[in-house]
Formats: sequence, C-alpha cells, structure tokens
Amino acid sequence: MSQSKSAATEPLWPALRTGATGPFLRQERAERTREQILHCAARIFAERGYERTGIKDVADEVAMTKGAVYFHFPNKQALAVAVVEELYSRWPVTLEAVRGKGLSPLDTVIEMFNAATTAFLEDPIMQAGTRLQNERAAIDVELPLPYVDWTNLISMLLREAAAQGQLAEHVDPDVAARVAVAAFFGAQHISDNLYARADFAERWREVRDTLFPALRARPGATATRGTTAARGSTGARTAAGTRTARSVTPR
Ligand code: LUB
Repeated sequence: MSQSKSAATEPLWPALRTGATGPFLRQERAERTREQILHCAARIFAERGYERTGIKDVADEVAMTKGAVYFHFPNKQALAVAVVEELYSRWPVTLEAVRGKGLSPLDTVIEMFNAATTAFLEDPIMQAGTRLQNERAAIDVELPLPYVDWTNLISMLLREAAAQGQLAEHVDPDVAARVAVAAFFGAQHISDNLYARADFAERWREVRDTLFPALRARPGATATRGTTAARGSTGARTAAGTRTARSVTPR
C-alpha cells in the first residue's frame, strides 16, 4: 500500500532533490548565459555593425569559448535576429509600465517616445537593433520588419486619443502615427549620424513641441485634460471669447 503511494509520488522527487544541478536551475543558468551573450553581442553589433562582428569577438567579450556561444546561437545570423527580437519584445512591457502611470492617451504616446529616447541613449539592445535594421539589406538573414509594430502601437493610442476628444478634428490617427514615428526616428537617425546621438534628447523635444501641439484639440474646443490649456496666447484669446465659441465642436 505504502509502496503504491511512493510510486505515485516518485516522479516528483528527482526534481526536488537535484538542487543546484537540477534541471530547473540548470535551465535558469542557461537562460542567464544566453542573455549575457546577447547583451555582449549587442554592444559589439552597436559599435561595429553586423559585417565587422564575429562570433569570436562576442565570445571574447563575454569571456567564453566560441563553442559555448554556438551552443546558444548557431551562427551570427541567429544572434542578429535574437537581438532585434529582444528589442521588439520590450515595447509591450514598456507600454504596460507607461499605462500604469494613468496618463491620457496623447501623453501616453509622448511617454512612449520618451522611453524610446532613453533606450536610444542608454540601451545596447536598442542601439544594436537599430544599427542592424539600418543594415538589414546587407544582412544575409530575414530580420523582423522594422517600424511596423511601433507605428501600429502609436496608431492605437492616437485612436484612443481621438475617441476621448484629445485630437484636433482634422487629425487622422493613422496618418499622425506615421508622421510621428517618421519624425521621431528621422531625428534619431540624423542625430546618430551627425553627433553619435549627443543632441538627440534635445532633437526629440523639438519634434515633440512642434508636432504634438498641432495634433491636440484646441483648448476649449472640447473637454481635454492635457497640459496645453493654460499655455499660450491662443488659448487665452479663445478663453476670452464667447461661451459658444468655446464649446461648438465637441467630438
Ligand atoms: C524602433 C527601431 C528602433 C522605432 O520599430 C523599429 O524598427 C525600431 C529599429 O528599427 O526603435 C522607434 C520609433
């Protein structure tokens, strides 16, 4: 009787007993190693580009043998794909964190671009992923399509903004998303090529301050809770107008 009980529980024990060499911890360690390789590879890809990066360089950087690197990534192509996929896997996580701040949809868009700005300046995965995508035509493997996820994400947020009356009436959310991503990414590209991104934070603020006031519903035109209401003479003049002038075009 007790024998059948022990037989039933038997499969559980090996996993619990094996301790530091057990399959779970071993897998965890393998994942950590993979991550280390990926981050070292990202640093080198970002610095030298795809062509001038070798598996040997990555192995040296991560202080492992080439064989250890090959165990996780069969070739350089796989490493490049993994860096770019790692980059794209982060945006939903970032969006969730930004959503947690409880901002309006339009301010959520701005905060997402703020996060991307920080990543361009500080995150090797972002820097490498961007460089690899810029070189994608010369890379002998298919990378995920660039810009598409971002544009869709911004479109979604701008449609939310429109639904809440935050966008000026003439603004098409999908068009605005394409323009915003192009302006943001273009500013980053120019800043990278001219100044190694030293001026990018400031270039992004220029894009932000030029583009977003043009997208926002005019203060008083509808019930917004943005920050522009208290700003500028246009708002003051509108506020000085008649009641009807301020409330004619709710959407
Ligand atoms: C995003 C990069 C770097 C765009 O979506 C992409 O393809 C991206 C690389 O191509 O960041 C961020 C607006």
